[in-house]
Amino acid sequence: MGARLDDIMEKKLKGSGLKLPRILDSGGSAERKNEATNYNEVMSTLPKVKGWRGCDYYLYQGFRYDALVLKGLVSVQEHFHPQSTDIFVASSPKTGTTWLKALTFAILTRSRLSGSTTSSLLTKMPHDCVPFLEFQLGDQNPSNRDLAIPLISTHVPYSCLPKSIISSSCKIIYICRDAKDAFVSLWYFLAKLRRSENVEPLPLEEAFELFCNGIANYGPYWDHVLGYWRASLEFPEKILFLTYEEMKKDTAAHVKKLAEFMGCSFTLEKEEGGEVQKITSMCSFEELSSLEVNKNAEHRAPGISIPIQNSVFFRKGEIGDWANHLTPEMGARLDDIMEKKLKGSGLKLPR
Ligand code: PAP
Repeated sequence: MGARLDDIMEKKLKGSGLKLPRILDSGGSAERKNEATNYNEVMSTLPKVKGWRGCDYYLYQGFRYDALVLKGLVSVQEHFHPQSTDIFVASSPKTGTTWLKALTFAILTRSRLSGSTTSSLLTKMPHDCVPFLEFQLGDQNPSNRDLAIPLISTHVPYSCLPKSIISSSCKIIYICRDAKDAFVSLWYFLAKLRRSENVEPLPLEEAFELFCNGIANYGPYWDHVLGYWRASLEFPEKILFLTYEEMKKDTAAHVKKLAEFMGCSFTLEKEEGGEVQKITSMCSFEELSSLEVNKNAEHRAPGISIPIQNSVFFRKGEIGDWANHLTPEMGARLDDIMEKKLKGSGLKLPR
């Protein structure tokens, strides 16, 4: 339909000397444009606003992205094809990705560990154990995948995932979190990154204003959550919807649930032998954050010129820390926005 209207406009304006810029699918419900592969063309036509880190955020298929993410996204939308056994760990930033990557990785690789082998999680940070779709797998022939471990992580919203994933039978595990805690976690993370680049971070109040207006990388947050929520209702066997808060409350039960969903349940014998508990403990905030690799090593995020301290991915790991940073009014405002946006969806996020 879009192409047809573009065609009509082109014919009507022919010879007038006027050529209107084409806006490539910036609306949420608009038809997907996987053929919109020329990244520079995409960039030059999309509406943009100033984002959190002083960079521009582009509106593409209903969501905001910085240039780096957009480039990766356009590329995976065109090139990426999953293996049928791939499992995607999906999330909006700062909602529990690192933890979920660690848990899924530990669960899937547990059978490989003999008495003398230790988990890679003890020497590599979780982000280095599970590749990132939009940052690392955009090439036609990505070399940075261990095909024996079918885990891939992504922050891409459900409606923007490559069609090859949506139409596949691949499983997706989604995690989300109270919006206030997600915001505070994100602000601290970006403030740290900015300081490491010797740039003053955006004041918290200004960042909050942007977040409440849906302006954040991969935002609006509520649409991100809703996309996966609705998909999980439609395809419950394919999409597992989790919350950080519930997972905190009973991690061991979630470890079992994750294993079952990924098709590698624990036998009663292994469960009684303490395997669930071992994984729960190994991936806990306390254990992971005290490992040398996560305390003192650096992480080279694809596309980012400066190395990132692994420790920035482990801040507090608590529920409700927002109250130490936002006023009650700010908290109530974001709760109100979330409540309105989620209304009628059947989803009520734990606080
Ligand atoms: P990412 O999107 O950059 O990968 P992500 O891992 O989703 O970040 O979120 C980081 C949050 O998870 C941090 O929350 P905080 O800022 O409120 O503290 C981080 O502390 C928390 N986190 C990291 N690892 C764990 C863990 N093992 N258990 C619980 N929370 C964790």
